[in-house]
Amino acid sequence: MSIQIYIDGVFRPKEEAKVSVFDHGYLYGDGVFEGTRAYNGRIFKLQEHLERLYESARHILLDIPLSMEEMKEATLETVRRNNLHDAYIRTVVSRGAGDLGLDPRKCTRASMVIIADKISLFPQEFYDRGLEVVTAVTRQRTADTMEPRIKSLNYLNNILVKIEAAQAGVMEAIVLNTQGYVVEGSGCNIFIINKNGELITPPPYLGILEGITRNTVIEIAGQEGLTVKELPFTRHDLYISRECFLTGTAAELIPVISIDRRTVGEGIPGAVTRNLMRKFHDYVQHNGTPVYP
Ligand code: PXG
Repeated sequence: MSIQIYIDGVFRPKEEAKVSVFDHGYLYGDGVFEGTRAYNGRIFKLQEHLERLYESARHILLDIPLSMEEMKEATLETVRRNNLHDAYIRTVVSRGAGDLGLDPRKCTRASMVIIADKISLFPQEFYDRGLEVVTAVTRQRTADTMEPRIKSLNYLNNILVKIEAAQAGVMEAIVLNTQGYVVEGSGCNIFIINKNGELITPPPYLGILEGITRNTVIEIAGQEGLTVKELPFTRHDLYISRECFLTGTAAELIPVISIDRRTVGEGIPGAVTRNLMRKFHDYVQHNGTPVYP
């Protein structure tokens, strides 16, 4: 049976789940989204993902037609309808159908889609062996032009970064801001471990999406007794880091073993990274909002 998509309050099979070509999400990227996961019949950090969705919507003056509580129920129901225990969930709220002008007032009602499907993961060998990455020429958009903390439907900058990675023959590229500070990947956050064994990640004010996986890793690392610092750092710090890894809903934690062809540490996933990966996997199995009674 084909997967059931939540679309504006009803469930439709994938083939019949359609939005208007006049939707400003399509015409202008005018909307917001979230990517969430379910593990073992529980939705991981559902509240945090919904808060981020509503904050993104608030910034762009987009009225989400559901309360957060209703949205939570709609999300759970979408996973249930598809009988999923491990899932990737994509929530999209766009400005809705309007006319061929920018004016959002012509869009009378936001449109809402929730897709829950099986996840396609990175091949296991990337977790075992680690990723090679490059730094991107494309810079992060600045908070005074397009705030990176809004998870908006305009991901063109991120796509350009992903294209750079592909053209360099690697899976991911690391983005710097216009000041030359490292910020994040195309769809993930970044951590390094320095020579003092401290875990360092860029602070949100530099212009990053404050990842929910990132925040979970900070929490777990604290419990593991690691010193965690949110500090600006540059490409130099990347090159001399002892360990490096990326975090995101889709990728979870993934080790980085080379950056711009400079080997990180021993060129294999480091001990701190591997321990955090293990702890993260335990954490997701036992935390989250239950989908089934
Ligand atoms: N930075 C950016 C720019 C992102 O888009 C993250 C960091 C990591 O945040 P979370 O909260 O996921 O730890 C993201 C997340 C996809 C996909 O389909 C993208 C994201 C999340 C899930 C799926 O490529 N972006």
